[in-house]
This record gives sequence, structure tokens and C-alpha cells, in this order.
Amino acid sequence: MPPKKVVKQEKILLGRPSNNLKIGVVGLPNVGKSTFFNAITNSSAAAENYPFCTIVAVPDERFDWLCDHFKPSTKIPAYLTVIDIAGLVKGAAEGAGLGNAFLSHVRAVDAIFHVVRAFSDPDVVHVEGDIDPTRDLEIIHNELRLKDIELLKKIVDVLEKKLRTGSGGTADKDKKDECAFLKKLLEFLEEGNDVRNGNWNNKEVEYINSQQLITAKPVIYLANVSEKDYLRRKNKYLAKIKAWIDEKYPGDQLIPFSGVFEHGLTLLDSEARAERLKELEAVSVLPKIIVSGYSTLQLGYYFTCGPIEVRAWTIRKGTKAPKAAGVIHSDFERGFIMAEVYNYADILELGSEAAVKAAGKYQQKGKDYVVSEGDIIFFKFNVTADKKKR
Ligand SMILES: Nc1nc2c(ncn2[C@@H]2O[C@H](COP(=O)(O)OP(=O)(O)O)[C@@H](O)[C@H]2O)c(=O)[nH]1
Ligand SMILES: [Mg+2]
Repeated sequence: MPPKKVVKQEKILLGRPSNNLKIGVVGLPNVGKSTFFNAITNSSAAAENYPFCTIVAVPDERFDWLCDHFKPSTKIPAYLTVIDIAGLVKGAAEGAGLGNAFLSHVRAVDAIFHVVRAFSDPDVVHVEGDIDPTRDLEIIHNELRLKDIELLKKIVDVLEKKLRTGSGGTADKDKKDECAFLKKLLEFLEEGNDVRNGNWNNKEVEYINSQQLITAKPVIYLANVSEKDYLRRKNKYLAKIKAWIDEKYPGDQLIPFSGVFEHGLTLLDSEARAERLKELEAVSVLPKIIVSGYSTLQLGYYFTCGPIEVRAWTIRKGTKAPKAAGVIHSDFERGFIMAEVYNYADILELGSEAAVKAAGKYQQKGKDYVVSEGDIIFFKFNVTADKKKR
């Protein structure tokens, strides 16, 4: 007898990132958030910027290669929106500092860059008096957790009220399940955990994703070290920070950077900058930080390519063709017929679209096709006329 086929259920991930990814910068005052934010903004990649919000192209060598190859009139890389979220201090959850003003911003982001101070400088005041990165990490995490607790309490209250007056139908049954789960989640938070610490099943993830909980968002830790420490790749706080992260949030990324150093680089023109980096035998870590935002969210790209436009589209790893098409337009998903697909690796190896076709690597795929990283896709779709009119 053949072995029983095991249907493995795909695990849904927390969060619902779109093609327009947003990351918020959080941390205590005077840790270097704005310095980091300004360095990102001034770096040549900045496409648009506002006082607290900047949009940068995500560096990608495949995208650059495709633009060189197709020479399109329009080039649209993947973009990352970075938001400088000020105002988090101890007691922020109760309204200290800017308190609630930052909240709507932080709720709207897909992920968090958590900047922690690992440089000493008597001229730059530390709100807590001395340099102690893990204490600072605890303070910020606590405030964010308290905000989630406050929000969840309100949601549970409203749900319970609704259930008391409800009809008892099947819609109620689902609401009841949701309410019971959110209560469980509230307890979990009150015990000192973050939402992302939990191991949730798919239904629970759906409940979580329908709320805007801050502690459900993935975090990338950025340790701001002095220029000297950055260049000699040594810092007395890093080991302790790393140990703290490994204990509380195993697997999360820690990237050391130097705000002052990065900022200094952005003041130079590209030639002087290259010279300085060569002289110091150093690199800017900003591109790595920007890309890390993508990988942490388990995102990848596919491309659409032609003489008019080369464009990168952001999808979650494991996305099927119709859903990937929906990133371009909902009609593409609704009226999906097929995808014509080849991969960046093929055109890089074979040199042209014609050669890719001749090698049989330009293929037609149906609705069950799982898009691969670096696919180049042309979607065919059809929407019926009456649905088109909206
Ligand atoms: N010595 C030193 N000063 C820094 C560093 N990064 C930022 N600063 C300074 O610290 C102060 C606060 O930085 P800022 O980026 O405004 O912090 P924010 O409050 O977190 O936005 C500014 O005077 C910066 O110049 C660093 O790596 N070393
Ligand atoms: Mg600031």
C-alpha cells in the first residue's frame, strides 16, 4: 500500500505586508534614531522624503542588471518607507513624552527597527542617566506591550458587549471564539510576553492579523556604536545585547551600525565617499539594514520586464501566481488565466529572452504555480465586461 499522503498545512505568518512596505524606527530619546533616519534619507537611494517619513529604493543587483539589459523608459525598484517615530520614553503608555501621538504611526508599520544606544558620549544626555542597552531594550518593549494590553482590553470589552446582545447564530459562534482567544492573548501579554513570542495556529494568526498589535510585528535590532567601535568592529555592549535578544527573541537580527559614521558618509560626494571607505577598509551598513527589512518579513520579489518598464513586485515567499498577480492589480488576480514565467537566473546565464525561450525555459504556469524568488513574469488575465465596470 502506498504511504498515506500527508497534507501539510502551510503556516500563515503574522502580519499582512503589502507591496509598499513600512518600517518604523523606535528607541529611547538620544539613541540616534533621527541620525539613522537622516542618513537613510540622504543616502543616494532616497526617492521621496517628508520630515518624519522617507521612501528609499531597496538595493538589488538583479534589478540593476535587468534595467541595464532591457533599458526601459521607467524603472521602479522595490521601495521601503522608513518612519522616524519619536516620543517613546518610560511611561509613554500612560501618556508621558509624546505618548499617544506616536501610536498611530507605530500601529501602521509592518516591522520595527529598534535602535539601542551602545555609544558613550558625555555630551549626549541619556534619559535614564547612564548607558545600559539591555535596560533600554526592556523599557521600550514594556511600553509597547502595555499599549497592546490597553488596546486588547478595549477590544475584548466591545466584543463581550456585542456578544451579550447577539443573536446566538453562527456569526456569534465565531465572535465567541475570537473573544475567547483575545482574552487568552491578553493574559499572555500580561505575563510579560510579546504577541510574536507565541506559537499560534492559523485561525489564531487570522485573529491576530485582524488587529493592529505592535508586539506582533517583527523587530530588527540596530545597535548604535561609536565610529571608532564600528571601524574596529568591537564594542563592549554588543555581547550583552546579543545574549538578551537570543534569550527573549531567539532568531531576531542584531545589526551594529554607527549613526555618526553613516551620517558623515552621506555628506560626501560619491567619489570622496568611495575613497574614504577604501582608506578605512570599511563599508556602509545601510544597504544591509534596508534589505534586512525585507528578509525579516520573509518577502521576496518577482519582476515584470520590458522596454517600457522594469519593475520589482513584493510578495511573501510561497505566494501562488494569482495572488502575486493581485499585487499589480486586483483584476489580474480575479481574471487570472496564466503566468508566463522564466527566472532571472536563466536570463543571466543565457543572455537574452530569445535564448531563454529557445532553451525551453520560458514556461506557461497555472493558478497553482508557486512564484520563485527572482521570477520574471508576464500575466495573462481576462475580466468579464460587467465586472470590469465598477
Ligand atoms: N557620539 C555619538 N553621538 C551620536 C551618535 N549617534 C547620534 N549621536 C548624537 O546624539 C544626539 C541625539 O541623536 P538623535 O539621532 O537626534 O537621537 P534620537 O533622539 O534617537 O532621534 C545627536 O546630538 C547626535 O549627533 C553616535 O554614534 N555617537
Ligand atoms: Mg529624533
